[in-house]
Formats: sequence, structure tokens, C-alpha cells
Amino acid sequence: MRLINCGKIMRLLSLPLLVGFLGLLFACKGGQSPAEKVYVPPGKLDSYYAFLSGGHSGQIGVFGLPSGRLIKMIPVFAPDVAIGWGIDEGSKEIMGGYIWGDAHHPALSETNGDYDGRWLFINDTANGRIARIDLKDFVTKEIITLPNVGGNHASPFVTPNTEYLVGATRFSIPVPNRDVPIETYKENFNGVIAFVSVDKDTGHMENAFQILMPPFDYDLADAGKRVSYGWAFFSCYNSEEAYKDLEVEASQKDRDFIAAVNWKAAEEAIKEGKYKEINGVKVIDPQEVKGIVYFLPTPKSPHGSDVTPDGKYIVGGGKLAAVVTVHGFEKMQEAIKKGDFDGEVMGIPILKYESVRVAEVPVGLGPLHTQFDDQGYAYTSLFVDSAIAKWKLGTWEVVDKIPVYYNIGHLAAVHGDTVKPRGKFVLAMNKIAKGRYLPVGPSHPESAQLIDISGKKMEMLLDFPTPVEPHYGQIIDATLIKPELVYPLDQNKDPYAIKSADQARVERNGNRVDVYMIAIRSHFTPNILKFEEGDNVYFHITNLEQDVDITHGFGINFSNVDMQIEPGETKTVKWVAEKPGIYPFYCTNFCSALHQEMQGYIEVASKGSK
Ligand SMILES: [Cu+2]
Repeated sequence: MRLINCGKIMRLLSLPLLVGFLGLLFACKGGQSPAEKVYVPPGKLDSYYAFLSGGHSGQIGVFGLPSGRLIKMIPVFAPDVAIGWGIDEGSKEIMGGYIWGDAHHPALSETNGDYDGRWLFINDTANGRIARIDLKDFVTKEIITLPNVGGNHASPFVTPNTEYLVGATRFSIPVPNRDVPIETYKENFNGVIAFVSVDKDTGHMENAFQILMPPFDYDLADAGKRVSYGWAFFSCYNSEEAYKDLEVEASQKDRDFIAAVNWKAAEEAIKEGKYKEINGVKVIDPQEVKGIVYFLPTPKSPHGSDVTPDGKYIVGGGKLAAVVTVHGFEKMQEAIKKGDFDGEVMGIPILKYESVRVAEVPVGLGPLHTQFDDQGYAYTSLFVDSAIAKWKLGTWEVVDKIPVYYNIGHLAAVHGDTVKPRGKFVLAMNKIAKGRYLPVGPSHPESAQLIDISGKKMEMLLDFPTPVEPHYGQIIDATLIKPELVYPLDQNKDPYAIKSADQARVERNGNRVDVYMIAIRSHFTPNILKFEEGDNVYFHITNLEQDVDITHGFGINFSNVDMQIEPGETKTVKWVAEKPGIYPFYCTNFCSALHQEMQGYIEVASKGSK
């Protein structure tokens, strides 16, 4: 008996002892366990927003950090039937006829080189576009096409006061595009570097100017900041100018380039009329206008082109190299002044490698992208090594390395590409997540890993799956974003808005029928509608609610019509009365205890029967 009692006591004691021991261990290590560092208790909010691109889903994922919780998918280039993105007339017009886009690089707007929480921009690599999302309501407001840009990849990185977003060609094409033999690639194809201006009050985007470039593949970019303000830096590969079998043919040379563009000088050239217009855009030809662009030789097929927070250095990540190359902005200026060139391509001087290079940092294999913290350290993703290297700016020594799982592409630190990085965390965006999550068939999710960078050694905290495909991310302090939680009804300026049930009505003009409808818990007015076969019906629905989170939906049976209408918002959707019959419609977004009763009927009479 005594023995059994003893065993029981030991077992009862062992768990608290173990917990106590582990607690002591973490306390000695400086406080919290990884779980505690990412735990956000029920009812509490995350401290950071992470915006991760959704790749060829054409969307953007909004995650909370440090928890890694997915909060929202923002539809941008692709339809979203829940919200009605691509279904209602307004969003259809913004999407411009395409139903897909390849969303790669989210870029937050900046003021004085730091994120200001106003807008989020993202490129479409496939169809040469940039979209603007307003962070007041996390809705895509505008999509602009960049003419002459074949595959807009190095985009839309912002200049320090969001004067411009940049764009650049990944797949060179003839400019203007025309039918020429592909074999005449070197003679007839061009890259283009594009600058899109952003209105500082409205965010409205316009094609400002472009620079004609050799037919290389332009990859990523970063704007100069502080001392290098007025410049932008674009990595490019395929300086071999190959048009087939790129895997081999575009990997021949030891060095490709980072193109340094003096956008202030380009602005002057435009003012002086030194451009020709191609497809409605002012295009500068560097063979005719000197001093706008220079090439910095960079090994080897560089991907990342990242400017340090002080603006003094440009870090090139040569994805087939074992080092990152650090160029000095000051050295570059001196070399330009001295004419320290090593030939030229298409009128663009190539600066001597030794004259611009400050350091080669042996970070490891396959360096892609570099971010920065608030302590003078840089963090470089290593695709081949599946790791992140931490290294010191100035001494150029590698001080730490952490494995990630695996094949990391990009990484994002908190305000990690601004003049004021916040440190805290770096997020690894990994391309392949074999076996990392519960299996769901052959298509695996991608994977993000959150790493604590506040200490001397990096510490892995958390894995979470991400939708297709987080090429690139931005992490911003949550206090800088203050979204509107309802649209004030009294400020609703939609031409089809109505502000009360008495204004609800049906107006007919030939076979066009306009229905002015309201939605409020838990009914639509009107909710019995009669049309004739062949009528084109435009439903203009205003959600009269002013309470937070009382969104209504509007879906019509036997059709492709569904959309959400937010409190205080008006949306228009077109529906064609194609076939006689009865068509129920209903609220698709749960709104109240009587949500199920929020419905109506449409009667369509056969043509000429009434
Ligand atoms: Cu409802």
C-alpha cells in the first residue's frame, strides 16, 4: 500500500515539476516559450498585419501576426463569388475583362520611406497590371495596365513617398508588340522599365513614363532611400538575351546586372521632351538620352535587389551564387563621375564591378531576397540551402543561420524594406510544404514560418499554411491601419443609392429595368418582382444597416448572381430574365435570427404574354 501511494504521489508531482522545470528553462533563456510568443488569447488582437500575395489565385491573403491566423482573402485579379467580386457591375469594370492574374508582390504605400497604412499595391505578372487596394476597407479600387511591359514582374515597389510604383518586363516582347520572327529576339525585342505615378490624395495611378531596355528578364526592384533617394534598382538575368531553353542558355554568364535608374533625371528628360510616345506612354530611349540608367554587374542571375535602410548599399541576391553582392551607392556615384565603365549595352554604361562592389557576403547557396532589422542586421533567404542567413551590415560577417522547411523564396520582416525596420519577426515564405500539414491530396499548401529575430540567435516559432502562392509579403504594425467598419449611409454618393424603403422602386425603359432595392434585417424591399422574358434587369441594392458586421448577401436561384453588400453600401448587379418561370432570391450572408426569412420572388412572364 505504501509503495502504491508513493507512486501515485510521484505521478501527481511529476507534471507540475516538469512544467516548473520547463518554465525555469525558458525564464533563463529570456522569458517566453515559442508557443507563448505566438499565442494571442481569445478576444485579443494580433499586433501586425501580414499581406501575402496569392500568386496565380489572383488574390491577397491577410494574416494576423504573431498568431498566423488567416483573416481575409482580398480578391484582386480573380472573381470571388462570396463577395461578388467580378459579378457586380463595379468590380467587373475594375477587372477589365480578365478573370485571372498572377499576383506576386504586395507593396504598402510609404511616406518618408516608412509604411503609412493607406494603400496596398500588387502586380499582375501575367497581364501586365498593377492593382491598388484601399486599406480603409481592404477593397481593390483600381487596376491599371502598363502598356509595352511583357510580364510585369519587378513590380510594384514604391518610392519613399509613393511618388511612383515601378514595373518591368520579365518576358521581353517587341515594343510596340508586332509580328516579328522570334529568332530576331536580340534585334527586335525589348524590356521596359515603367514608372506609374500615384496621386498623393486619391491614390489614383497613371502611366508616367517608361525606359526602353535591352531584352533581359527584369526580376525584382527596390527604390533608393535616404542618400540614394531619387534612384531605383532593378535586378535582371538573361543578359545572354536567350529566347529558348532559358534554363541553360540564360545561365551562361558569371554576372548579370542590377540596373540603377535615376528617376529624378528621367523626370527632367520627360520635361525636356526627350521621349517618344509608344502605345500612349512616354518612352525614353537610353541610346538617345544619357545619364538615366547604369548597369551594376552582379553574380549570378540576381533575384533580390534590396536597398539597406540607410540607403547606402544595394544588396543583390544572385540565385545561382553562394554570396550576396553588396554595391555601394557612393562608390557607384564616384564610378559614374569618373566614367569607370566596362562597355555598354544599348547605350547603357556597364560600371566596373570592382568600382561599385563593397562586399561579397558568403551567406550560403541560392540567396534570393534580403530584409533588414532595427539593429543593423540583414536577413537573406537561401533557396538552395533552405535556410535564412543573418549577417551584419558594415562588417559583412554571417552571424547566424536557421533552417526552414523548405525551399524558401521570399521573406518579410516587420517594416523590413523601409527606412525604419522594426525587428521582432521575419516570415519565411516557403514554396514546398511536403507533409507539413494534414494531407489533402496531391496539391499541397504552401507554408509560412514565423521566426523571432529579437535575440542574438534566430528562433523558429510557428508554421502555418498559406494559399497559392505567397511570393512576397509585407508586414505592418497593426496600429497604422484603421479601417472603416461601416460605410456611413449619409456619405453614400452612389448614383443608384436609396436611403429609405419609401424610395424603393422599379423603373422600366424599354427592356432595361432598374430595381432600386433596400436590404435591412431581415427583408428586401421590394421582394416581389415581375419581369418579361428578355428584360435586362439591373438590381441596385443599398444595405441600410449602420451596425458593424451586418452584411447582407443577394443571390438569385438558377443564376450566376451573388454578392455581398456591406452596411451603408450600394452595389449594382445585372441579371437577364432569360427564361419564363419563377426565380427565388435570398440573403446569402447570415444576418439575423430571421436571416432564413430574408427572401423574395421574381416572376418572368413569357414575351408578349402580358
Ligand atoms: Cu441578410
